[in-house]
Amino acid sequence: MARQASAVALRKLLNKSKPAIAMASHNPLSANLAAEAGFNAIWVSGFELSASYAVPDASLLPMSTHLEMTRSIAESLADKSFPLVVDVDTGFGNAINVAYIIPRFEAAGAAAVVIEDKHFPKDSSLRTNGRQVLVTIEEFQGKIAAAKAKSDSMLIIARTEALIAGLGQEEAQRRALAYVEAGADAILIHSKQLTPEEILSFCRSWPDEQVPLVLVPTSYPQLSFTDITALGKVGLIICGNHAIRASVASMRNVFGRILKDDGLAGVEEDIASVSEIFELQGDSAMRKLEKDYLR
Ligand code: SPV
Ligand code: MG
Repeated sequence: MARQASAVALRKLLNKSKPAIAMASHNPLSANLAAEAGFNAIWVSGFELSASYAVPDASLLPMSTHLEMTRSIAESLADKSFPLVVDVDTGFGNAINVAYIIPRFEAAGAAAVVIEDKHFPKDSSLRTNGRQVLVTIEEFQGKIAAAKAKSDSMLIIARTEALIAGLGQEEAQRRALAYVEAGADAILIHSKQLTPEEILSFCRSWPDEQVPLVLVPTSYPQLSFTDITALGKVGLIICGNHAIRASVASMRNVFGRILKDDGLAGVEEDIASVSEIFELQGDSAMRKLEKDYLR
């Protein structure tokens, strides 16, 4: 029931007049901090998960690692209807692999999965001169149909990498419309151009009556959430990798200062207190258990 509730909540949030904003996460702690900050959903990011294992985002981690992280994040959130939008990359193979994973990710707590039209194994979309090879439209339609057939409630978001692969606007729109025809609930259109013109052009030519678009404005951060909302086509904005990038910047800074300062005192003001960490670990719940049951 809780899982269905999160899919219902996400459907309501995909509002083209007021897009939902999802923050990336790579573990339960970062997901809880994103929920606490006021984001509407969690992006269970393959890029962040790979980075947290210090490996490239190139289909190296097994499906079970993605699944277990999804389950851990879902279990850790107090609000069981808080939506998780889960990045399942290419679906870990063909339409048969997709049919296998969908019920598992739904059971783990996903409100939506995003499946991309690249070949397995994939390469990161953001990588300079990355290997961006797409499957045929027909093959990807089969993967979307297989996903839809395996879940009544979870949203299936189809992601086209046509712009990332340099195939142009016409091919991107052709693919996106074909994926809607196959049953996609929304279309994630990705661009790695450093200015927003490419994505704006796609959004402007996307038919008004069509399913909502999903954007990941990592490469063109100058496009504000207000600018995106004004397009009237986007239902979800994903902050793709800001949890891991914030963590790396902060750890590098603090680690470097500790050695340079010859001790811990200098960073004390700039890091979370131990009591804050206790709180994030659910210490108050454990205190209640201690009081009620420990004899
Ligand atoms: C991710 O966060 O894993 C994504 C977004 O898929 S991107 O890295 O920009 O491809
Ligand atoms: Mg990804």
